[in-house]
Amino acid sequence: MIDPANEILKQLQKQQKTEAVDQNISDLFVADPDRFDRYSARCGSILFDYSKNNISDDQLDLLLDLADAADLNGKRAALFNGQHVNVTEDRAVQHMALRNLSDEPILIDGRDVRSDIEGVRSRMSDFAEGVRAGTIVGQGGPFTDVVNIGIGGSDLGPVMVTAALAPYHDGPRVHFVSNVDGADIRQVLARVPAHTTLFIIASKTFTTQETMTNATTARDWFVEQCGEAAIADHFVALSTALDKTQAFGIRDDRAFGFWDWVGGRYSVWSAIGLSVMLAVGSENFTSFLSGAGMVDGHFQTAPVRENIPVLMALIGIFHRNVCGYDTHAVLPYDQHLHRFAAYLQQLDMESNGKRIGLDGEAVAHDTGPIVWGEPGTNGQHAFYQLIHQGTSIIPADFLIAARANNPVGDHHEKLVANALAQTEALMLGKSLKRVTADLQASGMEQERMEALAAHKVFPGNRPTNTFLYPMLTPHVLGQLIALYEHKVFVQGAIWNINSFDQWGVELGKELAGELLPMVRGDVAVGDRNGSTSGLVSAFHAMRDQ
Ligand code: G6Q
Repeated sequence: MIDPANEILKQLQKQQKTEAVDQNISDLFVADPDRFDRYSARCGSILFDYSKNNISDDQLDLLLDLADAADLNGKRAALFNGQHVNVTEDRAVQHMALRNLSDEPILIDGRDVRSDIEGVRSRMSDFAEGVRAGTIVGQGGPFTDVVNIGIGGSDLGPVMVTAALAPYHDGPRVHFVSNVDGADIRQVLARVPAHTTLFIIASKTFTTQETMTNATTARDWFVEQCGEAAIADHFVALSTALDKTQAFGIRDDRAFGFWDWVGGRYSVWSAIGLSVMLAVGSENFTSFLSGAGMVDGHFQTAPVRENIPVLMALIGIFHRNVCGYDTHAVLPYDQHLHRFAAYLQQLDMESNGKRIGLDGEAVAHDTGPIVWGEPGTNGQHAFYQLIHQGTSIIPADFLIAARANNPVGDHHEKLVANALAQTEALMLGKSLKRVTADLQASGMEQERMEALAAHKVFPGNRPTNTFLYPMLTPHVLGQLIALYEHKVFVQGAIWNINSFDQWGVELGKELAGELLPMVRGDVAVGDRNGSTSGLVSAFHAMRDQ
């Protein structure tokens, strides 16, 4: 953290241990009947309620000062102006350009890239609509199935978005293969007919071990059934490395490019979103882009007290750096968002899981929290016990749609009532006095009551945010993702780290490359560490039994 920001953080930490030590969320509501209005913000149709956090006006003011002191405005301008904010890879970060649907020029490294972006998008749309209409066909006629082969950013975005937009699917069935574990590709290939299946090889670099292994397996399986010549009609590539896609046998008009200024985990807006477009159509895909584009505008222009990504980020920083909370839960009460937490894990943890600051020194404060979550109400019957009564405090985001995409009876009202009940219970808790009164009213004998009462107490005062949106449409989904993207950016800016590289994934890849010949048994393990050598030998013994 740069110096003036560090001073403000220290002030917040000190205040937390002194003036704010007995503060609690319920009292903040008692003191301010307008708290809900003053602690909620809107972006388009999305309402963000952050009133159920243990944050007072003074604390919020200091958090806003913290953002100023960290030069958030300057860093945001640098991001949107296309400066090379990804300093360790010397790249601009411009996924926002992909959802900028205005007519204005988009300058990156001195070039207007608008026509490049629109060119690829229009080729994607022609292709997707041709497949969907059955005018672009495979050996066996119109495509019935699409298999997207990719991993990390080339998988999680398309997987999450296609799941979220399931009610909008009217194209071919879409399947995803990511893991190098052969079980993944095997089970997908067992369900698709080769003659009417389109394979998408999604890889920015076109060198990723898992993706290239799965792609080769898919190609061999396909060639066995349909012959080499049919590859041209059944394989598509999404990549920045168009020379490599040719070498794989993919024809140029079936390769959809993107650029090094689109980071993997920010790439669902690019050609990497082709599987989404095939499933829901190009019109819905455009609406998804425009939702995100709207948030880009909001993030750049809304005043800080109304700026949702800024508020999300500052609340997160308060929890992480002032309260010392380690994790952050994302709990969508929207079944179609069942992969949302997994998606955000990559977005947040790969972006802000860093310990070296932009000055090259180890940071003196915590950075990104552990992000996790599952849809409600399922989580309520599993891990919510710990959120309510455990020793760790877990700030959580709740996401609720006002209307279901496919309403059934009163399911949706029950879903919403559960979400509201949880955030209320987390805030209010249940005191010993109330527990005792309830037990007394139930006629329980004194001795049993005394033994049980403490177990039934809920401490409360546990923070939550709630997002309420009309319905999970492509536009709303685009908004939600972009809100979290910019939250991550703001936190990285304040922590003074590079949110756009991911060196932490490299060492494992390097060692896997070294270990592969040893695992195969082609090369002796030699004097590696005792555990790895022991495991390799035990693996050989078990495998060869
Ligand atoms: C994301 C990361 C990473 C990447 C995968 C796949 O930001 O860079 O998750 O997306 O490693 O890389 P390829 O698309 O190059 O196969």
